[in-house]
Amino acid sequence: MAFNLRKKLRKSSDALAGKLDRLFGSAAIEDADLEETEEILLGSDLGWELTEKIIAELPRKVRKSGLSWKEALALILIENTPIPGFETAAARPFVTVVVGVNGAGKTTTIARLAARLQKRKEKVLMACADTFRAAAAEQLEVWADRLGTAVLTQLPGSDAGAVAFDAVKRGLNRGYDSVIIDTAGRLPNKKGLLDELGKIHRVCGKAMESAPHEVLLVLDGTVGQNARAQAEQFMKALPVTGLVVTKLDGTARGGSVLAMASQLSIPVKYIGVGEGSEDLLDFNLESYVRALLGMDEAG
Ligand SMILES: Nc1nc2c(ncn2[C@@H]2O[C@H](COP(=O)(O)OP(=O)(O)OP(=O)(O)O)[C@@H](O)[C@H]2O)c(=O)[nH]1
Ligand SMILES: [Mg+2]
Repeated sequence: MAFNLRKKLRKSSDALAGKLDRLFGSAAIEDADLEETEEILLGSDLGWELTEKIIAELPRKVRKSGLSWKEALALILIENTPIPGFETAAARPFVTVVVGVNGAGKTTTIARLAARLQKRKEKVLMACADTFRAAAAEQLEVWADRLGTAVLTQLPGSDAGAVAFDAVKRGLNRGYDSVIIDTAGRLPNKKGLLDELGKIHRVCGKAMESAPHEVLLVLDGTVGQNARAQAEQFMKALPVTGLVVTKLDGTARGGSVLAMASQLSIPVKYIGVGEGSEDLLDFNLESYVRALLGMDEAG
């Protein structure tokens, strides 16, 4: 995810690396004011735990390793963010359920994922299990039209679980490689709506035993770490397997991506860094940290 990730994350990197650069320049880290460092780290939404770790480890790491403070900081961030490897999915169809609050970027993410799979010559079916909002189906249909993928929608008021079931069945019967299910944006404090997500998850498994193979929780990056409680509510409703953090182009809170991954112990799979069709990126921890710190790609 090299290309212009640094440019895309500029707001975050200004807030973090820019301020640290001004604080330290080329001075050794132990001479600097660690309290101010702490404020800068917290300001980029790295969270309390990660910030405390950095403050405790950074001066020692710099002394011991002979690395610059920035290289040492990058190393600490990388070491402290758990990112399990990517499994290549063998299941056909590979069923993905996408959840998240209103406006987090679910539909946009689905459309971009579909576009990528389509490029790899996969046969993609998108399904709208948002039977709540009339415009939701329409939106997905517009995307399907534009991308040339198949889409399954139902009239508002029909059963969201039934849509998910039909989509997985259709995926199986008609030889689709991927089925991606959109769900209604919801406030996680609405119990009924969260129950509906649990049901969508269960009926996928009724239509195809191993499904769903992925449950992506889409988080709005501009909300930063405040999304943690929200994420935990979703995780109670169904087993989330990956995070997608969107809108990182418009925020200085890029540190929250690392904080959330380690707090929730769920890997970040994709990040959204703009409104363009190419702006959904595979998450690569090392590239992300380096871009956040305004550094060039390693190697
Ligand atoms: N700048 C920026 N905007 C984004 C990104 N991802 C999504 N958006 C915008 O966020 C807005 C909401 O995105 P949607 O995909 O409609 O969100 P949703 O979760 O499907 O919303 P509901 O269906 O209403 O729950 C749209 O205007 C998107 O263009 C991103 O990475 N960067
Ligand atoms: Mg939507």
